[in-house]
Amino acid sequence: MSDQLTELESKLDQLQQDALGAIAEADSLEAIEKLRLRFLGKKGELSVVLKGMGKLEAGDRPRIGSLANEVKTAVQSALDGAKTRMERSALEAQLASETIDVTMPGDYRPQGRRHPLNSTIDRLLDILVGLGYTVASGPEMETDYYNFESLNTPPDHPARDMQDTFYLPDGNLLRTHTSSVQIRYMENNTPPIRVVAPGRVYRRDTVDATHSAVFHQLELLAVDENLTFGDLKGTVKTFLREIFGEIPVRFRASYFPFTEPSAEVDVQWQGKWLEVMGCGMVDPNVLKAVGYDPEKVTGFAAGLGIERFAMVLHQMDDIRRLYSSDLRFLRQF
Ligand code: 2NM
Repeated sequence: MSDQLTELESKLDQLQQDALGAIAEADSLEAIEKLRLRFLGKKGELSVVLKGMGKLEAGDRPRIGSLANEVKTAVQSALDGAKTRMERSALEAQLASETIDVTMPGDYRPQGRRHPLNSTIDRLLDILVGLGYTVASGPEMETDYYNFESLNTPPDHPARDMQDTFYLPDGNLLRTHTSSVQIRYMENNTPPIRVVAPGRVYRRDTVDATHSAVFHQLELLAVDENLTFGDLKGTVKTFLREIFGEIPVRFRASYFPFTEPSAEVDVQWQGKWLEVMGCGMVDPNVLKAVGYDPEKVTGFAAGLGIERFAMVLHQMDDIRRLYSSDLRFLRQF
């Protein structure tokens, strides 16, 4: 055995030992790749050792060749094993960190709910939409024309009193009812009409348990050929039955500038007669104001205070609770 042969064999042994030792201590995929280049790369240690093969006698070469192959295979499989180990532990770490414990209690989130005024509006609208009515809205700041003049309420009418209406410096006003929305709707549509206007209205009332300067109204309006007071009564009774169930309803003669005849509607609720809405046949002057021919079409309208409905339905005794944002109150709904 030549000296060169023995030297090469021990170099290869040493290389394998060094490689396996280094691979065992590698702690990242990058470190493993570095080791692969260091030992097995084109200019790696194995190549360097094999360069010494040229000095060997021809008969010794196969022996070194096969030993070199064994070393190469051993180092390569150590590298592969380390790589697999590394990838598996990275995956395990990822799985551990991303695991969701579905039995953990959830975060507490404060739960909001609909305000009783809004749920009342929705309930009333649902019924009327079911009867074929379209929901409309309009401005809260109005002109004298849309709030009064078009509604058969001339300048000397008591409803125009400064005591009742919030007038703005420019001569406009805050609407005192949503009838102004109905006028605007009629101006832009032709009969047959079925429309309901819910919304905020303003009156210069002294605030107490049953009055607020800002409150909400809902008004419905139908205009068509041959509509009668009978149609009005049928609609109002159907509407009230949907809300209160089978209870006595009565119509009392009343007065509004924009309807003739006019009536107040009472329901017998928990033993007492309660006034719940006003209504009437639309005055021909109102129909004329929007360009309709009162000889061809008639109309009926009704209006109600939404707060009042909410109070009756929820047995509330003070309207101001609806505006106070007191959670002890609001949480009850
Ligand atoms: C009410 C009572 C009676 C009413 C009238 C009109 C319009 F625009 F058609 F003339 N809209 N709403 C009306 C009628 C409102 O509220 C108590």
